[in-house]
This record gives sequence, C-alpha cells and structure tokens, in this order.
Amino acid sequence: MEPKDTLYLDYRERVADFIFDDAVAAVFDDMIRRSVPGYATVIAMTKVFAEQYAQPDTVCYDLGCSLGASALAMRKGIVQPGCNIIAVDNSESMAARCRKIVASDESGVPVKVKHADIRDVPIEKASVVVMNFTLQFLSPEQRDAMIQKIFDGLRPGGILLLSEKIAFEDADKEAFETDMHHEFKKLMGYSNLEVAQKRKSLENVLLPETLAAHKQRLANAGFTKTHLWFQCFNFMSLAAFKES
Ligand code: GEK
Repeated sequence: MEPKDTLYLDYRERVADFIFDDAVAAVFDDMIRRSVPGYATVIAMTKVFAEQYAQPDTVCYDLGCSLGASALAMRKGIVQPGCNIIAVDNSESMAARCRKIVASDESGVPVKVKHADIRDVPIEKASVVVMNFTLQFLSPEQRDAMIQKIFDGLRPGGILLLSEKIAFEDADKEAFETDMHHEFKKLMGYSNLEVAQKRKSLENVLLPETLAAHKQRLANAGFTKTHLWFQCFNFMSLAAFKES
C-alpha cells in the first residue's frame, strides 16, 4: 500500500513554505490524488493525448514529473516508432524516486529522468509536451518564456497539455470553487486543520492564474488553438495546438 500523507496532521506553530523534499516525495502519490480533484482523469487522458499526438521519431516531455505518473501514461499511450520521453524535475527526491518507478515499469518506449530545472532544459524535436500542475510553481514573470520555449520546441502538429490550479476574477466564484475544493479534500479524509495548514504552506509557492490569462499567454506564444478539455472546480487542463 502507498504511504499515506499525514504531513499536516499535527498542529504547527509556524507553517513553512511548501517544498518538494523527501517527506513529500515519499507520500506524493497519495497527496496529489487526495488533493487535486480529477487528477486520475488527467493522468488517464494524458495517455490518450500521447496516443493521438506523438509523432514518429520525436521527443515527448513530462515537465515537473514528480514520480512520473504523466511520463508513464504517455509511455503506455505512444504507438508511433522512434519516440522517447524526457521527464524533468528539480526535486532530487522526486527525480530519484521517479527513476526507480520508471525502471520497474515495463514498456518499450525509453524514458530518461532528468534532475533539472525545467527553465534550463532545452525542448527539441517535441510532439507532445505535458506540464501537469507545474507551471503554477514558476514565478509568474517566468511563465511567458517557459511557454514560448515549449512552443518553439514543438514540431508542427504538436501539442502542449497544460494542467493547472486556477483563480477566478469574480470573488463569488473564487469563494465557491475554493470551498468546493476544500470540501473535496475533507471528503478524501483530510481534516480542517490539515486543509488550513497545507493552504498556508502553499500561499507563497503555488500562484494560480485565471483561465483567460493562461489562454492569452498560449496565444501570445503562437498556439493557434487552445481547447479546455477538463475542469473540476479550480483545476483545469488545456490542450494547446501548434498548427501543422
Ligand atoms: C504528476 N506532473 O504527477 N523545474 C523542475 N521541476 C519543478 C520546478 C522547476 N522549476 N518547479 C516545480 N517543479 C506531476 C505532478 S507536482 C504538482 C507535478 C503538485 C516540480 C516539483 O518538484 C514537483 O515535483 C512538480 O513540479 C509539481 O502529474 O504538487 O501540485
């Protein structure tokens, strides 16, 4: 059985900013499944996108791979010959665990796990780039350059799958979606204290933007079409297409 996330169970006098250290990596699978509504759907559909959009002899990227769930989904989905996958994470604990998980998974498509910052990794010969819940951890002023680099590295006909927590301009809607997300977490077994302490730890670290801001950035970078294919409360996923 996967270890259970109890990191914020006990009262903390001071809640420090969230980091992806070994304690988080050890319980990450449980944490993300119980924290992100629809996470399992996003991962399952990542496989479908890879099956449809991976082109022969190209590279598929999993940026902010954590334990490699998206990379493994792509690996199972890819049907074209000559593809390989590059999975990147700047947390040493995540990258090390991810390497082990990838090694124990059986499939023909090669997966290389890099311990690196996604801002420093070149994107080349790409047909599918997946950023599932990672852009939100870059500072907002670094996001344009990141999206532009991905667009430039994609082959014509390629796609970016961008999944994010989002914010809402309308205060009522923001309050409603936030409440619903917290109710989801409680239903998944987190206490009020756990929800509150985790929220505090993320408030300077995970900076959500509106759906409109994401769409505008993608359009500015050159993506001619973006399709909101998934949303559950304040979590969404966009498929952004580079014209063929
Ligand atoms: C999944 N995609 O399971 N460079 C590299 N990695 C980074 C950076 C950066 N600059 N910033 C954050 N990360 C995964 C889930 S989790 C989402 C992604 C979450 C990494 C960070 O170390 C962490 O592993 C991941 O991005 C974000 O589908 O925890 O909400």
